Amino acid sequence: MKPEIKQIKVRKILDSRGDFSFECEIHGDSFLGRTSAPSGASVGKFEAVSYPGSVDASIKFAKSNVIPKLIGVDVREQKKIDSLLREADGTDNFSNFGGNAAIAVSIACAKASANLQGKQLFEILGKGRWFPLPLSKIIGGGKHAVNSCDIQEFLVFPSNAKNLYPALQANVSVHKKIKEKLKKRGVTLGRDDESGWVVKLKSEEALEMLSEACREASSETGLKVDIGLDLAASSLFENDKYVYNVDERKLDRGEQIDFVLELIKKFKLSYVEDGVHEDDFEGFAELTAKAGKCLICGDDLFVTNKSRLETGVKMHACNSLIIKPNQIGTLTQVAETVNYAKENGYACIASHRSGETCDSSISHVAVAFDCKMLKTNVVGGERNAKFNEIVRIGESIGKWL
Ligand code: 2PG
Ligand code: MG
Repeated sequence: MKPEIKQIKVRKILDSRGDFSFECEIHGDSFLGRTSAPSGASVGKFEAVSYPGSVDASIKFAKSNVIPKLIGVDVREQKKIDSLLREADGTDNFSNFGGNAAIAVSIACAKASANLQGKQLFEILGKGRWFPLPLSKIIGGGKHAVNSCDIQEFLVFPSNAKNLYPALQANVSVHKKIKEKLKKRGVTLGRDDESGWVVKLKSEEALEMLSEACREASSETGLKVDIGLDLAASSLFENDKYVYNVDERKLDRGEQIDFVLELIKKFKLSYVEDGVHEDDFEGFAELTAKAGKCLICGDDLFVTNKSRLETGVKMHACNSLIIKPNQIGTLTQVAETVNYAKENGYACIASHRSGETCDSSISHVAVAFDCKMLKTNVVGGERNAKFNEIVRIGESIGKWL
């Protein structure tokens, strides 16, 4: 069987927001790999550039600069492929080709390689020792919802789940309970970009409702259902203040840290992502030092970038990080960041983006790299595509269900 790449097709397809996404297909004599890219709304300023202006521009760049370099390359040589992608782009942040386009090509090659070897994607990337816990959005706000809460994501996860179906059931149960509670309040029900409920509540009101729903779901399922937040604090940050319109407060740096710590204590939060803005390593370090066992997670802070994580490790900023492959652009770089995170005791949380296709490569990344959690929802087709794939992986290896 010949391992050389024979043909590469690139096209645009629609994502869950109705925006175009870049899709790539890698063809060989006896193999095929296809992947499309997700895209963010609350994009960190240190992320790779998603597209150089448009998906069309990435397609054009692929045809003239990328595809010619990759034809004839052995599809199993992921490192070589990824370095050719970086070379073709010629910048540090994929501003010519687009990080979203690059990751689609990188992962499509890995899938093609897996296909050639008769394996699943996760098997050629890593071990898959456990399943990632579902970290699911229940209430959405910030940049993911119009006229909703200030905080971008009110999340839950079943922290002591040992099996996949009960874990999913716990999150689904909270999602449904919040629906019932909102119905009783007589509010019009709608869902945000990631299928979290859209409702204009103050942060603490939302957390109170969520705590009650988690208690009910816990007694129903026997699992411990924990609460988490993604404050996406860079999106709240304006002129040196954190601006909460619904909460009607403007907080300076110290007050923001105190507010986050208060919420952690009052609502027993187990997970807080982007509690301060993306330039404030010291603020993340202070939160980490004072937050006890709570996972303090960097998303916009680290952007899946090893050198930013190195700074974080030096400064003791965070104890966990979000892994979003399109933030960095190649699987090789994702692996480097994950390995460095693990060596330094940071927990990895793989994550969807707010704009998604039904592609489920992120599920294989989460499994292969032994991520503690996979952040995606338990409702919404493009979200379900992710955990449904974890179910299939579990079934195929005879575990987790
Ligand atoms: C986040 C993500 C995913 P976006 O901030 O963690 O929930 O949002 O994809 O819009 O950056
Ligand atoms: Mg985030």
